[in-house]
Amino acid sequence: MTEQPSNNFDAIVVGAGFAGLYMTHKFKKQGLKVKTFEAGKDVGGTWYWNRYPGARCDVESWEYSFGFSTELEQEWTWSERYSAQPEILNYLKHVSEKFELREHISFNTKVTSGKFNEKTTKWEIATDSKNIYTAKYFVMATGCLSSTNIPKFDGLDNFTGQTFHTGNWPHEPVSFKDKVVGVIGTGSSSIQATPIIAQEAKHLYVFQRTPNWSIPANNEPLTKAKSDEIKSKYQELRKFQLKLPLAAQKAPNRQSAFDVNDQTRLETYEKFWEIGGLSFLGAFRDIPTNPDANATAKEFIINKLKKVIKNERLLEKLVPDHHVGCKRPCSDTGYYETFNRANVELIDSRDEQINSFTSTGIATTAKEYQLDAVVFATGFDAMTGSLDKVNIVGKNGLKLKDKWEEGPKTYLGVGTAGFPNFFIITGPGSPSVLANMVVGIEHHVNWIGDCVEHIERNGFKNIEVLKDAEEDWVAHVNEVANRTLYTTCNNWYLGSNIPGKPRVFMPYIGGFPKYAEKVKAIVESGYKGFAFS
Ligand code: N01
Repeated sequence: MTEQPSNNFDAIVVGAGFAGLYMTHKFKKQGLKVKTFEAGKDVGGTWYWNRYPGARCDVESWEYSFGFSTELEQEWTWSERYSAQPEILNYLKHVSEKFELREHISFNTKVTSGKFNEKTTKWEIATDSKNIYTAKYFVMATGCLSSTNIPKFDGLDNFTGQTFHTGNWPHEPVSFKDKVVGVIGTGSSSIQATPIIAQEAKHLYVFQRTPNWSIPANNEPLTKAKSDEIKSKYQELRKFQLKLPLAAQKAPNRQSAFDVNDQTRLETYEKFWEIGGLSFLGAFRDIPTNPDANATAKEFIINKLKKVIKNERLLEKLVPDHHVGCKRPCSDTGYYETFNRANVELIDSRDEQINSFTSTGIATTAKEYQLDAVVFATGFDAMTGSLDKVNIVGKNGLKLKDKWEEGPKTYLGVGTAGFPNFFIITGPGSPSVLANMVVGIEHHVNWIGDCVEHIERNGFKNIEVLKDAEEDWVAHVNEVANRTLYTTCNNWYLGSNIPGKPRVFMPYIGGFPKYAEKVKAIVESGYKGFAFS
């Protein structure tokens, strides 16, 4: 490995999705010499990799966009209420060009390790192109849902058909015409892909381990009038957005489900159902915390489902046991309707489980299914997976992976003790996946930018998280999560989709505004919980 003088940077960023692009822009504007590495051959992150049929955002397009540039806001026009993957990818390409970020990015390059050198107080960062780079600041912008999970099914290597993972979809067109296809998984990715694949495939088997709750997105084209209206009050809308727990969606109702009579409850649910998508969870404030309130939401959804699924046995299979919201709910367009098609069959693990792959298909405990193609919609090693892939070593040779053996430990989700000048954008312990990701990203990038400015202005070498502050924060994150129903099922927030992963609730569930307030107070108190040297 070689280190060239030209390989010295002020800051190195890993990833060129929403987070990496904005971080690169921020550092560049601050006059720092910045280098960004991206494993893909273009920008986009999540929206570069997840190009499966039907891939679409479940946060409204204007909300899921950068607010840092009014010029960008005004020149970009979204075509639908919820943008599809190609449009978001084009937006990010546009951002990278508008702000001249590409010249700072090395594509097709994976960062393999980052080691803190205590003598030089710099990070030494190695890539798979066998170069070593050094930087004062090391930022992971690798995303929360980037490390794909293909379960270790017996016999998978022997399968001779095509295989795909929704999170690593080919860039070339994929045709399922005249093919018998199996989709494994029924989370958000499957719920979006299944209706589209069903339209093309000869036959589709959906292998369901656990059903999930899904609310129709009610997607629609964004008319010029609506778009103009949004553009005319973007800043106002964004200010309001920051006051919402999810930093997106419609304002939640602050009433309990039991503050109102049966009729009003029903009407309220109906109103939130009509809004569509994840806003539904805001119908009553105690849906995420009170099992009885949650049961009223379940009952409402089941009644809606009954209107679509007439076959009682099928309906039973599609209704989840877990509380609404415990697994991240899905937002769909025609998912349940798909099961009324003659070419679609639901294979429910409560009847038969996947045993193994054969050379020509999948063998369950009941029978063998002959398949031409299998789509793994089996999710991600969330929040820590992509950090684990890089050998990150802090002070005293401490490996991040070892430090986090029993679960991730951070302060505010942005830094971790023992790793000076190391930042994670929307890391575990921050609202991240439990709020609008773009708002979370902008908040973290601005925070990191300000923090770096503070370091430089004061002539400091390093910032480091204090252990006590980290322990208190981790305890707080867990304590807040334990007040909710989100810890009562198996979900990827808890890492329980990955065999052997410690069961720890990773994101901060206290809501974006509370989190932002706490972060602000910490900075105003002189970065309480951090030490500068
Ligand atoms: O992944 P998931 P995803 N055998 O983990 C099943 C975001 N996202 O890619 O529930 C059989 O939710 C697993 O079963 P179970 C969003 O935050 C957003 O769909 O673990 N099945 C589950 O059904 C989302 O939550 C958007 O029992 C197995 C499925 O695979 C997150 O990404 C769109 C299995 C995985 O579901 C992840 O969604 C897409 C096994 N061994 C994604 N292992 C939008 O913005 C796993 N499964 C709309």
